[in-house]
Amino acid sequence: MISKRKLLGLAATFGLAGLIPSLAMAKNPFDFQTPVTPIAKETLYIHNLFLIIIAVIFTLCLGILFYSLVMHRKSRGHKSALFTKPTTTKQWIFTIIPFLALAFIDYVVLGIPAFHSILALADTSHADMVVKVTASQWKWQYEYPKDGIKFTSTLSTPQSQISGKQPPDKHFLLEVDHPLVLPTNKKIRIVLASNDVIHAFWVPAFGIKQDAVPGYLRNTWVDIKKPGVYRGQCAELCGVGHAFMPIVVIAKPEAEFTAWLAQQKIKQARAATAENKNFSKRELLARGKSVFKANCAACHQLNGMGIPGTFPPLAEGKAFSASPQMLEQLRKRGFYKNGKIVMGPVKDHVDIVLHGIHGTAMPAFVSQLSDADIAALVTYERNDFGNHTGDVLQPSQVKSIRSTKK
Ligand code: HEC
Ligand SMILES: [Cu+2]
Repeated sequence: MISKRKLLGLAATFGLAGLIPSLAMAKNPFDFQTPVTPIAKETLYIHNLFLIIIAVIFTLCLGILFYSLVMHRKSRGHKSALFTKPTTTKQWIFTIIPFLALAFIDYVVLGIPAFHSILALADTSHADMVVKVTASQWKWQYEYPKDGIKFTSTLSTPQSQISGKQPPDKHFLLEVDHPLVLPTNKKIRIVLASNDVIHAFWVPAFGIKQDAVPGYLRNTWVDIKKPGVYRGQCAELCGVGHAFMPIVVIAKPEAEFTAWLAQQKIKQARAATAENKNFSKRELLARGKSVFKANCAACHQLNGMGIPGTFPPLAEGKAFSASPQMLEQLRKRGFYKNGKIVMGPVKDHVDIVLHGIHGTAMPAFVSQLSDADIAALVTYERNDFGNHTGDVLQPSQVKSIRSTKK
């Protein structure tokens, strides 16, 4: 028989062997991102605690199991035990102690911190600030309700990298045109909504991953302790563009954030004045092209030729076939005739962009694009992709169409 001391030594060795991989995980590229919010810190702590405790228990039990298999084998003269339940006091102790120890570990050592972090995660009360995040296929809209600021954030990784013509750069598919900017050391409540399907707002360094569900408002919160650039992604499969809606958050100290906010306000006010002016056709086409790229090209493609059966081309006279329901919707709106796309009247065209096509993937842009954006967009569409309608639309016209009830 092996001595008790030897047995303990063996168990300790196995226990340590289990610890080493979990400790080694602390600094390797597969590890979690450095946590920068209380929630992220807490959940990472719990994760490591769980991992270490579980690894120790696992290796300890496995060690005892292997030890027993080897040392008590038949060839050494051992016989199977015949008892079906503990009988001696010693056996009772060896049964009850592990049971109590496991219950203690589960419900106290692991249970209390886990429960605490789940409650903390859900506690969005006493926020210093509220940001509204609206997801749609396939972009994020960020809104600062108190300051009346709102903008859309879309992927800015160039198409040439996506198609493999150029090598991917460091932040491939993790770069956007307008990042979300937030102050550090403030409790920020994030209210999540979705315009179409379920998306999920996930920023690993913040320790949050919250679904955005159409028809519901969901809450989460962050309190970023360190200025920096943090990247995340939509974490709920939401269609073909799912991989193309990253999240970039820039966390700035409060003073810098306030300055940024003031600047945004000026920018938005200036843009609002600019809305009322008349643009030249050249200006409209240039602006329309960039608005199209950011908002429409994911479905209708950069060249406006769409995807057969799914997304119609925007070119007059192009053939398009799809499900009868889709085609019927298009026909009703005056954009489809005899198997081909036709350019409907300007007013209906603006209407489609403003309100989308109900029951199809064509989204409404009424709350995302300004009058000038839409004027530019529609002018661009009607004079590119092989279209030559010659129509030039001004923001004031879009404004009046926008205000007439549909
Ligand atoms: C999420 C995908 C998606 C996005 C983004 C999208 N569309 Fe569409 N669009 C569609 C679908 C699908 C249809 C066809 C709907 C139907 O069958 O009735 C459509 C139809 C249209 C039509 C009428 C048909 C045609 O071919 O002329 C126009 C015009 C149009 N979209 C313009 C736009 C513009 C402008 C944008 C950007 C502001 C845009 N779409 C963004 C999916 C999209
Ligand atoms: Cu998504």
